[in-house]
Amino acid sequence: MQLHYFHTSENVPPLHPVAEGGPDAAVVIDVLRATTTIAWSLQNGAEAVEAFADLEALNAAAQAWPAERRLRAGERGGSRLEGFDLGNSPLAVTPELVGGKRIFMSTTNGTRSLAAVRQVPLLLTACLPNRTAVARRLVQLGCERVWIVGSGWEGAYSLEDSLAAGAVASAALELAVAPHRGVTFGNDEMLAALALWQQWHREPETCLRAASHGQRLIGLGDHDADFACCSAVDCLQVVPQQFEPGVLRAS
Ligand code: 3SL
Repeated sequence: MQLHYFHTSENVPPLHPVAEGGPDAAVVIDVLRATTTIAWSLQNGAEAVEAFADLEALNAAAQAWPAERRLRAGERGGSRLEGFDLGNSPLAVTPELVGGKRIFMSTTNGTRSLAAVRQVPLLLTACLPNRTAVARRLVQLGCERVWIVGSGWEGAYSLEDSLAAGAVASAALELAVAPHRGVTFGNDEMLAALALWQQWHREPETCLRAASHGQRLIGLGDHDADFACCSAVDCLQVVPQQFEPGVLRAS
């Protein structure tokens, strides 16, 4: 399995079909906080999370869904969008609130990264809580070319997504021990992310807090519980997987 890492959706190269050397799997990461919230939503019983880069498209799709089975989650700049049921905190998606519901979600960066690789045959999302579960799935399915895509912040690099990309790669390295199942690294970004994980793996929350988006969230108010949740490595087994364009379900 060869792993590439791209820091943001803007860095993702043009997609080619698998037969022409394109990726057979993609893993989208937005540690703070979209993919952590997606994982917890599905863990807590949401029917699906449908991701939108665009708010107009989100509102139209939500409108067409039964009112009692939908929630709209919208975040821009770290804050909940006015009139939306949810912002983007993994703590808010409790079983009582999200059980059986479809969450129509749009966030500043994470949902843009999902849109960039939605054509890849297998699309998963990862965060620190499910990084080993995601790596195990990639290994079990025998994926050959995996693109890991961070979300960054408005086109710029983000430390915490790179940390988690390294965390997924590290887990894949440990799991892919069977003959002919080795892991190789396709670009320098992937190697650098692995080095970052090796540096911070004993204190991921410190890394998240030091990161510029961590600092942005701290500036917006008390996010201590969000930091603890987003840095809780390997506490989830759920693997969010795209089953139709933009629609992620637990797997
Ligand atoms: O950028 C995003 O998609 C969000 O995850 C940002 S925030 O953590 O909700 O502020």
